[in-house]
Amino acid sequence: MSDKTIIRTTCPRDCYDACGIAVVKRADGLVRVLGDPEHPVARGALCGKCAIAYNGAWLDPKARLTQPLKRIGPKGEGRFTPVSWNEAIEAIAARLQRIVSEHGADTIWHAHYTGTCSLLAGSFPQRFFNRLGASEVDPDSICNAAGHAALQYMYGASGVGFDPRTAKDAKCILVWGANPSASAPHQHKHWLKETGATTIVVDPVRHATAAEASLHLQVFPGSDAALAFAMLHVLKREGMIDRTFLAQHTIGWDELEPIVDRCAPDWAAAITGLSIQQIKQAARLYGRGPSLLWLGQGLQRQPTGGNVFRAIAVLPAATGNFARPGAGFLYLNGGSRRGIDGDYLEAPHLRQDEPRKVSHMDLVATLGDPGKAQALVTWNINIAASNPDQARLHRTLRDERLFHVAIDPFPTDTTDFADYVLPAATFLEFDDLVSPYFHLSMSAQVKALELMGEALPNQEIFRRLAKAMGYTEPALFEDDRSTLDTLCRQVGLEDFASLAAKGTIDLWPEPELQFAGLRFPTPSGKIEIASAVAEADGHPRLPQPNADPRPKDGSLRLLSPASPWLMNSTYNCDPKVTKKLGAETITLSAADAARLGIAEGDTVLAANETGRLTLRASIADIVPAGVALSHKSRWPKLSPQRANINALNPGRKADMAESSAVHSVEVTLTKKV
Ligand SMILES: Nc1nc2c(c(=O)[nH]1)N[C@H]1C(S)=C(S)[C@@H](COP(=O)(O)OP(=O)(O)OC[C@H]3O[C@@H](n4cnc5c(=O)[nH]c(N)nc54)[C@H](O)[C@@H]3O)O[C@H]1N2
Ligand SMILES: Nc1nc2c(c(=O)[nH]1)N[C@H]1C(S)=C(S)[C@@H](COP(=O)(O)OP(=O)(O)OC[C@H]3O[C@@H](n4cnc5c(=O)[nH]c(N)nc54)[C@H](O)[C@@H]3O)O[C@H]1N2
Ligand code: SF4
Ligand SMILES: [Mo]
Repeated sequence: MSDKTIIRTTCPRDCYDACGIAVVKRADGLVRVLGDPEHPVARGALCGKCAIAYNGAWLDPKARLTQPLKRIGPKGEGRFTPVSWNEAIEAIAARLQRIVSEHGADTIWHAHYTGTCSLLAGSFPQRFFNRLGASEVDPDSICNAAGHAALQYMYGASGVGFDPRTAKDAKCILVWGANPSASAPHQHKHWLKETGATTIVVDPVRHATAAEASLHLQVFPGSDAALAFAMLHVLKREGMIDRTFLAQHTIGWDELEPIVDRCAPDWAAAITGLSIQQIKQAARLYGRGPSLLWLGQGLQRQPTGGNVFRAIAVLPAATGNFARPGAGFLYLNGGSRRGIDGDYLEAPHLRQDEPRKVSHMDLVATLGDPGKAQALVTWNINIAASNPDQARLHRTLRDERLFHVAIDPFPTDTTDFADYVLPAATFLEFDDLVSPYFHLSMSAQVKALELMGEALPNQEIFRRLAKAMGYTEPALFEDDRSTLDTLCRQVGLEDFASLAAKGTIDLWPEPELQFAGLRFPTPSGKIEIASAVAEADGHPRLPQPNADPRPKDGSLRLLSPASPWLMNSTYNCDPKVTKKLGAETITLSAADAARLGIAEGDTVLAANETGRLTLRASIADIVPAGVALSHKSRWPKLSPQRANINALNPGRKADMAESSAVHSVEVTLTKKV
């Protein structure tokens, strides 16, 4: 008899890859969490951060939260005493009820995002908040809402992307403002390398995917719309525009064309920092087709991110890159494309009024206003690390008046500010479903280990809270198995057990064509290059060939995208990962370093009107002059400054959906002596 069992499950992180995992349990109790050799994406290997942390902090009771905690010290000091689940749940319910009767349920806010992207732990708690009538911090406003809004105006949908399996038919893959080498490591390692297509990367940073591409356009941040218009100009001049497609399936090209005519490559070269030759080459390679366009999320975190998306998204329309193998664009492939019924999962019918929402950019102001906010519940999120205006947010979270419940598997900066901390189970400890946002598959998250200490899955925590609040609606208490089986049936699978037996299932046997019927869910049924809906919402009718002004007075534009060693702020919980991270650096070009008198390894002060942060200088021409790079989301509490890069982030909004424009932060750098 074998002395080990292998349980196949899925990584539920906010990651394009959704790797299959093999949990190997030996009879002597040793557990190893490995990449599943049979999984088409993982191919036997996890990314570096998961390989370390899933065998480290995830399995280590000392690194985890294992008991409900009640605050005993001043807020933010992280001093707590353990309490029973009953005591915690009863106390929280009593306080929430008092707030409901004295101030109204809409003064209770919840903030949540993608700590886990599995369906139950990610969405089931919404049923509770809907029944409560709580207000919500708009989840996507911290990440990708502007891009969603832009694609919805033009295509009527933003969660319907190309099927990655169709890459074998593509001649060109254009990766625009995404960094697969960090944010989709297996697509970088396998998918992009195996296509045989010419790859183009448009990114201010020469990251590993850019360095390995056939062509890297190192565009200045916020100038991408100008590049897109110049590419359209070249395509038109060289007869590569698909006029039949435009006439049949789009509206507004005739209005856009005179603008395109004005946007010659020499005009765009000056704005973007690219050469005329690079712009022409990119247009020709893309225009030949069939071509895939990967629209990154980093790309739209800009003051004109929505406009940038609209401008770039004209490219596949103008070249007829749809409804044939190897063609299309991808932002992400959402759950509804597979048939998942979000309303079933989140039960908005339990709510009496439309929810009050604010953007993450307005969180600090909202929490600081007693008329608006009396309580905050944070789950699947670490706002104290991820959100803008960090110093002011921390001050606001320290206010004794605000009742704060935080739910997390790990003791984060955010849980340190809470009145009650509830320990969440990790994905290794319960069954769930993962709906990957790149590949069109469906995966099972299968319980491999017992719940650690007293930790519970999010969905169970909110069932208990619902009961303590005296609620009776059956949807609040639906059990995991019944919910998982229903969701499986929605996507055409028999039940959860049949999926769990396979691990991951491709939902379509053959590659799907994006917008196969060439009917687009817009008001006109066509691609709306000119959008009356956008216009009614106060945006220009057409995409504009705009670019942000360059930083003034020697300031640098600071990009703070994904680190290969973190997943947002997750993994800071593991000391072996933080060792890999090393000192927090800011990378600048040799030209800026010389101008500022900064040498490699110098301690520098980055400062602006929002804050100051001391960092170590790294000099490398992976960024153009005028741009600085420092990765996002260290745990502030691991730094003596008790701050991370978001101390410098004023929380400026993009042009659409009140979404984050974090990549527009500007800083001055000075050498510290
Ligand atoms: N400067 C800068 N800031 C940024 C960005 C940037 O580019 N630059 N990017 C932004 C983006 S794109 C995003 S999406 C946000 C992300 O920001 P957050 O949503 O705050 O992401 P994390 O920091 O990973 O926090 C998720 C938390 O959920 C916890 N968690 C994991 N599993 C579970 C679970 O099952 N239950 C519960 N209750 N908790 C769990 C993790 O331990 C972690 O503490 O950050 C944004 N912040
Ligand atoms: N390892 C790891 N993986 C992650 C995450 C993580 O934190 N770490 N986070 C996850 C989350 S929440 C998300 S949203 C995704 C994000 O994954 P991506 O879509 O790859 O987004 P980012 O890493 O924010 O930024 C991608 C690139 O956008 C570029 N960029 C910034 N501004 C501009 C611009 O104006 N023009 C152009 N062309 N490019 C620009 C940045 O230089 C960066 O290289 O990754 C997910 N995966
Ligand atoms: S974080 Fe992404 S790359 Fe790493 S194991 Fe999970 S799915 Fe795979
Ligand atoms: Mo994100």
